[in-house]
Amino acid sequence: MKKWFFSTNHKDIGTLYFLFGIWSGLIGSSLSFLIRIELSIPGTFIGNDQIYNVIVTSHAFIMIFFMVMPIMIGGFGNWLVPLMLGSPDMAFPRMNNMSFWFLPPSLIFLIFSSLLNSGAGTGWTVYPPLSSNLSHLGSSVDMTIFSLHLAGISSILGAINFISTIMNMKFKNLNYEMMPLFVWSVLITAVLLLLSLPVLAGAITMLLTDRNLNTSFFDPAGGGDPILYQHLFWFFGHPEVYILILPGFGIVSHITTHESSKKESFGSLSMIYAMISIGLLGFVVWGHHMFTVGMDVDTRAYYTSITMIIAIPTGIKIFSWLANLNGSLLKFNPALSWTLGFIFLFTIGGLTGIILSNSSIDIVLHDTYYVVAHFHYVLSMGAVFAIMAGFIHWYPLFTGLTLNNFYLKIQFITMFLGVNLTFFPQHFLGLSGMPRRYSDYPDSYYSWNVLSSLGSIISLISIMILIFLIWESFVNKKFNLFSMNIYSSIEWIQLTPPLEHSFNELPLINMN
Ligand code: HAS
Ligand code: CU
Repeated sequence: MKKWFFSTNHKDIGTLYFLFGIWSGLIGSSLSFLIRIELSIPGTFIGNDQIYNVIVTSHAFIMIFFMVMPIMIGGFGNWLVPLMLGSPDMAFPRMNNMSFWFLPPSLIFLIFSSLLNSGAGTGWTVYPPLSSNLSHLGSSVDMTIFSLHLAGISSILGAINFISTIMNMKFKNLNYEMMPLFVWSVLITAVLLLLSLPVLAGAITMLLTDRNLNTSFFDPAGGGDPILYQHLFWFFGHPEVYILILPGFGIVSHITTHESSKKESFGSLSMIYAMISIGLLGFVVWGHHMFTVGMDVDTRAYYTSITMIIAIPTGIKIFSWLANLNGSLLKFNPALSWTLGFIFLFTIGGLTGIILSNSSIDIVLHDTYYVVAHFHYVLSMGAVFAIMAGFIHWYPLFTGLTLNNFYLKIQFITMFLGVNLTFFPQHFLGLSGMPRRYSDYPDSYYSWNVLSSLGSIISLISIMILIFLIWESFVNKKFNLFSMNIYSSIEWIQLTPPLEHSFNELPLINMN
């Protein structure tokens, strides 16, 4: 008990984050299956649209704040950053413990918010006036806000910890250009968190006082403006989507390098600049979420062009990963399969993003299933595929055990089919005008919806296979000697390379 509750060890805390993230992932997935059941045929299943909206809202919050972020930054970040820096631990180990333990109460508040009163059916954006006390009486939205405050504090403390660790605790001769790309991705993510979360905290605090203390920041009746909320939310919200994907970029860089014949990272430095550009540009494009609020044409043109520019650094990353693998004798092991799946499907999601960034097209597609398809391609198939790749790649390091390779391949294939069948038809639904966050639809949307729900059942089967495989590895305690050699030492560091060599995947030596 003491080991886990009071732990100051980066690996144990990383493991806690993984367990928490997997657990939340199961809750979030369960909610998503409820959504797909409701939408599998026209007519009503749940029978209450407020409850449907609460499910959609909780699904999004849980997947973003309690699944992807804890696993990517908390799990992979805590485990790998100190190891890759040759540092004994994080800079502030006790604050690290505190960052983690803010999360369980935050999740509990979120879950209670949907159990008490009529729940928060606001969508993850919590826009007023829907989220104001006229439309959402009772304490649910207040509890959701409090949950976000706690999760925000957790992330800000974590971000301070990562930035301090990376800037101060590097191995003596490790300079920034040589720093592994995963560490870079976490550093940039942490800066994004530190700059964007306080803005969300401010916005939801203003919403809280609007609801409870008779202020009117977002209420036109008192001189306020609901659009102000949208600006504040998306000034956080857009950087947030890059927070969700950047550590995944880092993971993919390591695996493509590891799997290539050369074991060299193609264009390390340009990868670093690409990630920095994506991070910086992420702060000036938020208006593409608000094209329908009645912006003037010049502002729309600005947001359209600046958003499209992000395709350049992202393209640099995609083509560098491909160049990394080009010419290599590839072994299609599970980690590489997930990585190639990531590159392919994230690119599709990115391209639909470029389509949405055209303001005139977005006026039509905004709030339709096209947007839902876009963000599930970059999240369910981008972020989640990167998590899966990294989890399988470093599983021997995290546990000392090996997963069953053959069944992992089957699991990859089922998941690949499942998520594509779920989300590809949603492009067609969106293009023909089906709105998001509705619990019912006319018969003409039936066929694509039934396919989409079928896809979600296939994904469910795939998740069950994965859980079985993790259980199986613990029960059978198979030690892979090859992995043991590389990974299972207690302390390992990276050798400082000669400058002309790649900085990403360096020879590892065992300090014991
Ligand atoms: Fe997005 C909405 C635009 C990346 C997540 N996005 C969302 C939402 C989420 C999300 C969660 O402009 C919904 C929020 C909500 O609840 O309302 N997104 C983009 C663009 C990119 C992008 C341009 N999004 C992401 C990532 C996410 C994410 C990453 C999470 C992980 N997104 C939008 C827009 C909306 C939006 C609109 C608002 C829609 C609405 O109406 O609500 C870019 O970062 C993507 C760059 C990647 C690529 C692919 C690789 C690049 C290559 C280079 C060549 C490509 C070129 C482009 C030259 C572009 C291979 C050519 C274009 C062609 C079409 C062929
Ligand atoms: Cu955006």
